[in-house]
Amino acid sequence: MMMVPVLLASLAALPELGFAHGGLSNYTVGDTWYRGYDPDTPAEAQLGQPWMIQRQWRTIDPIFSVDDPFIACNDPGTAPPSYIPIEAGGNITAVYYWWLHPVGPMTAWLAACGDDCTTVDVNQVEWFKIWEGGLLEGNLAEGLWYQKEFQRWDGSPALWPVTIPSALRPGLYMIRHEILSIHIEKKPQFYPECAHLNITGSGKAYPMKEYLLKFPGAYDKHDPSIEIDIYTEEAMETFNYTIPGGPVWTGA
Ligand SMILES: [Cu+2]
Repeated sequence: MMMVPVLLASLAALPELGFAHGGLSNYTVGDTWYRGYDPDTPAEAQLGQPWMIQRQWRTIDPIFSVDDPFIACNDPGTAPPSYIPIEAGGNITAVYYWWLHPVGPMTAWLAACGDDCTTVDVNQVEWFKIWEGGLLEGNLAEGLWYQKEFQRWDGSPALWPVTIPSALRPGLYMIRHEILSIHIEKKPQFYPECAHLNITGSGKAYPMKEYLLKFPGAYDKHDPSIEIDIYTEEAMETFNYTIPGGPVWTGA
């Protein structure tokens, strides 16, 4: 009951965002902040800047189709010149301001780049899932999702921490965070953003083929977890949700 006035007050204070959408603004590793792309700042002040570590996302609007090439790293996904250094086993936290949608899964993925992440084709690299968060409790429509739990309505950013598997072999990787919002029936909204990582460590592990997927390709648009209406009677009686994209690779 207390949520309603808080929610309305927060939205009223943010007219520039309208009522929709968003994206991943910054990353932190330990005490270090890495500034991401900002769609509200002129592109020429950001693209190619030596500090830039995130691929460009032009707007806060979602990707609507699993077959859209921009489902990999958003639109247009222009590569940055720099990398976030992180040790395998370490945490990277994705920072969102004012995440508004409450329903649907969140996933984090890695893809190896080889010698250079700036020249890879984001639609051809092989992604593997390293983290997922979905329905935590309750039913599909009224239950608590991680997407809701990670929201903050007190002005502080929403923080999404993910651990890089400690056994992973070092190298240059892309990290891909995706929020899938399913609050509109049978109209899924995908919010992917990608950044470049320089992962260090002494691990030797790398996922087997069954974990490796491409975007597009990882998802089927008729997947009942994607083409979904959470407002049916059946959904009110459903207390589990299968997160799309296959199993999480832990490196173990
Ligand atoms: Cu939205």
